[in-house]
Parts: sequence; C-alpha cells; structure tokens
Amino acid sequence: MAELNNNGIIIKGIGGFYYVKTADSVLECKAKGIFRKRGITPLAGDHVEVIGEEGGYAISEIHERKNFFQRPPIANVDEFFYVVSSVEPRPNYMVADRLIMLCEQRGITPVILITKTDLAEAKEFIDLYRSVGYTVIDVMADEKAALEQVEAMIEGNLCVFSGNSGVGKSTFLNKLHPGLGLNTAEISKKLGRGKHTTRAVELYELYGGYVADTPGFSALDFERAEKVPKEDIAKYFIEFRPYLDDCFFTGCSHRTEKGCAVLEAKEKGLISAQRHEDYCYLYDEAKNRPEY
Ligand SMILES: Nc1nc2c(ncn2[C@@H]2O[C@H](COP(=O)(O)OP(=O)(O)O)[C@@H](O)[C@H]2O)c(=O)[nH]1
Ligand SMILES: [Mg+2]
Ligand SMILES: [Zn+2]
Repeated sequence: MAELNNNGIIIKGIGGFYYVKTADSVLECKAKGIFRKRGITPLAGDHVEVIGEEGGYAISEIHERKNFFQRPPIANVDEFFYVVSSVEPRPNYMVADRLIMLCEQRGITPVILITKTDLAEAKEFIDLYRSVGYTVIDVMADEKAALEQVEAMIEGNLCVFSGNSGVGKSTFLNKLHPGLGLNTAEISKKLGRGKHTTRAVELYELYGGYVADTPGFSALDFERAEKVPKEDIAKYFIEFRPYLDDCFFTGCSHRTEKGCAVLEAKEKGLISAQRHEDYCYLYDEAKNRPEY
C-alpha cells in the first residue's frame, strides 16, 4: 500500500493524540519520538507533515513556527483576543498587563474583548486600555457591531480567544457562529459537569480562518511558563516607548531612578500609575527569577 504523505494543521491535541486537518480529512496522529528527544511538543496551530496509514498516522515534521505561546498552548497566532468580563470574574489589571506583554513580545497586538457589561460596567478598564492604544470591544454595548467587527478580523487568520475561566469565551464564540455549539458554564451545569468546560485548545474553521477556544488559565501558569528578560519588559508596555531613550541613565529600570523619562511621564499623567505599578511588579519578578 502506498504510504500517505500529507500536510495539515493541528486543530487539537489531547492525551498524546493530535488531530491534523489536511486538505480532505482530519487524521488522528501520534508524534514521532524524535520530537520528545528534541524537547518539542506539537501545538494546536502547528503546520505539520503526516506519514503512515489508517490507524497508524504520525507527525513526522513540524514546520517552523512564526510564534507560539505555552499558555494557552498554541502556535502561529495572527490575532489574539483577550477576553475580560466586567464581573465574575472582575478585571485584573496585573493579569491583563502580563498577557499584553507576552503578546507584544511576540509582535502581536492583542484586541481586548469586554463581556458582561449588561451586568456591570467596566469603564475604568476600557478607558485605560483605549488610552494606551489598544482596540477594546465592549461586546454588550453593541453586540451586532462587535460580532461584525470580530468576524471581519478572522478571514485568513488564526485567532485565539484567551482569558480567565468564566469570562465568556465559549459564549462569545457561540454567538459568532451558533453552529459551533461549544459548551458553556450554564450548559455544563445542566449536564452536571462542573465549571471547567473547555479542556483543550481546539481550532474551528470559521469565516475563512480559524478560531481557537482555550481553557481558562491562572496567573500562576504564566509565572511558571513564560519568561521575559527584565530589560525587555518596558518596550512591551507600548505607551512607555516614546520615553525610553530619554532617561538620564543608560540601563534605567524605570522604577525609581533620578532623571527617568518614564517616571516623569507618569507624574504628568501621560502614563497610568496602574500600568507603571504592574510594570514594576513584572520587572521585579523577572529580576528575582533564578537564572539557569
Ligand atoms: N450576562 C452575561 N453573561 C455572560 C456573558 N458572557 C458569558 N456569560 C455567562 O458567563 C458564564 C461563563 O461563560 P463561558 O462562555 O462558559 O466562559 P468561558 O469559561 O470563558 O468559556 C456562562 O454562564 C455565560 O452564560 C455576557 O456578556 N453577559
Ligand atoms: Mg469555555
Ligand atoms: Zn527610565
């Protein structure tokens, strides 16, 4: 029998199996042992080569990634939608600033989706990130417009929806495309399955692109998984950038130094105190991280 040699994209990985969408089917694959030896884990979003035949498919090659995240585990992201709810859970600036930093480190400008403003407002949070320069979409302020805006961003792109458990990622994706029928907290309560309904990253083909629903995360996940050198953090706070060359000391950490242009901008109200505080937290965390 002729060996199949096919290429495709990993749409889901679970329990050591990877589901690869090729031109005409979805193949259940294992990964060749060579990846484990090299310390590479295949990720949803990876473009791969598959060899083998029915019942014995294996990923034989992973194409070079343009970017990847460990949390959520996904590769080749084009658009990152960071989903934040106004309540249950409330917005957490520190978590937001960490996630935004990780996107900027990969050259991705995140889009912030706000949910549940029908239950409580999130004006402060929305205003802050709009003033920094990010696109913030308040879903409940105009649901139809929000859905159209997001839909227009999907074509030709791999779009990830990420955010805390319970913020409404699956609910939003269901509104975007009711045919997805993703489980949400409400539905899973009925089924008695508890709260954590999305267990693995999964890609869905939609509007000419892919959308990825992801499981919720905890802040701790990031501290463990994702590391940014302390010297790099300031440039991933995009509103700091215009000031970074104007500090008196080269190698200024922008926390307490005399003649720091970032601190001056903060005093003048050009940089938010909250963002600066979160920057300092992330800087100190990176500084105190054991090197190895
Ligand atoms: N009132 C209101 N409830 C929402 C909204 N978005 C999501 N929910 C509810 O929030 C809960 C968690 O939603 P889910 O989509 O499962 O969150 P996920 O964990 O981020 O996928 C469910 O009970 C949803 O019905 C919203 O904009 N307004
Ligand atoms: Mg979900
Ligand atoms: Zn400085």
